[in-house]
Amino acid sequence: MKKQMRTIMLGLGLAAMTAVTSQAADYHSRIIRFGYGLSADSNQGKAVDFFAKDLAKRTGGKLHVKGFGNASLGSDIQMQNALIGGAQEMMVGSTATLVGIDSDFGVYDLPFLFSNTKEADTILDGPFGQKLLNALQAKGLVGIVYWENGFRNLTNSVRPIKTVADLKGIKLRVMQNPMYIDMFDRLGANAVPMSFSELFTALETHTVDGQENPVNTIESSKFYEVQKYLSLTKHVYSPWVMLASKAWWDKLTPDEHKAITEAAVDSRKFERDYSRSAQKTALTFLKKHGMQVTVVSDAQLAKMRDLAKPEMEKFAAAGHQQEVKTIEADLAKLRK
Ligand code: TK8
Repeated sequence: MKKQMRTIMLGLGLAAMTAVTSQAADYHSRIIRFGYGLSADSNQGKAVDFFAKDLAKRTGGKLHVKGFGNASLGSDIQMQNALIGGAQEMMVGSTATLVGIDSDFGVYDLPFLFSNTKEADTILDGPFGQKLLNALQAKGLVGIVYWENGFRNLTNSVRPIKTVADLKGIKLRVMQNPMYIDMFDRLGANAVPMSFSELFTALETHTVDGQENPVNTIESSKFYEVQKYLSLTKHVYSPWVMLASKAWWDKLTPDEHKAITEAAVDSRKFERDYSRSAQKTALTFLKKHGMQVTVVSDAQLAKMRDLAKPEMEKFAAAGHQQEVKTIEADLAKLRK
């Protein structure tokens, strides 16, 4: 009897102790400067806001995310460098602008790689995508989750692009990424690499004729004000990636790592759901605001795909043979 009592008391004591430790998770008061390129009311801005609230809830307000939109902390590339240097804590931006830091990320820029969002989600959230994120640590960045930027479409102010030939001579802003430059040069356009933050003005002043981005961004960045023609090409599925400064991350407690990672996973679902539903209304919105929309025929898309095909071999030959093989095998499995 006595022995039984002691066991019960011991049990209760242990339970109380675990209750105490789980309550007093190790969170410090921190301000997290989180930069992004689009506006606060874009899909990107809404998801940063979601992440901030989710993380605050998890940590009793200790981890306080301050979002800085419109590239107010710098372009994607400038922010990546600020993270590496420890001058900024977090950001979200295109994987395409990461290639100067880790060329493996160029794999996502391969034209017509993913045929739908299910393929993209499976590869990005699976071992392939995770391996790429993990490799960033050696470069001073922590890759946390991927969000959806989306399938990219062409806009310009010169003429409707119905065929590849229509692209000839169009001065097209592309992201600062060699594959995009090469791809659009191959398609006959005149590719001009430029940071996103300079883009609206460049379109407005006709420094460039066009650009390419998902319809959500064409809407939220008001490109319809300065672009007449939209062609639905879906030539690349573009991911965004949520990044943290490794120098900063290493100072956080395990509980903080856990809370940030869990909030990031929640934000990924929110952001993708939001982007996918916003995309449905974006097209109607853009038409209503004067854009002329061209649905590019399958035959013309096939032609673009053929012209862009050498990008795959070129990327593989530049030391990415294994990577290309792996993603192709993963995709083949999904398509079976
Ligand atoms: C926002 C960019 C943007 C991208 C681009 O900073 O540069 O065209 O699609 O979303 O990352």
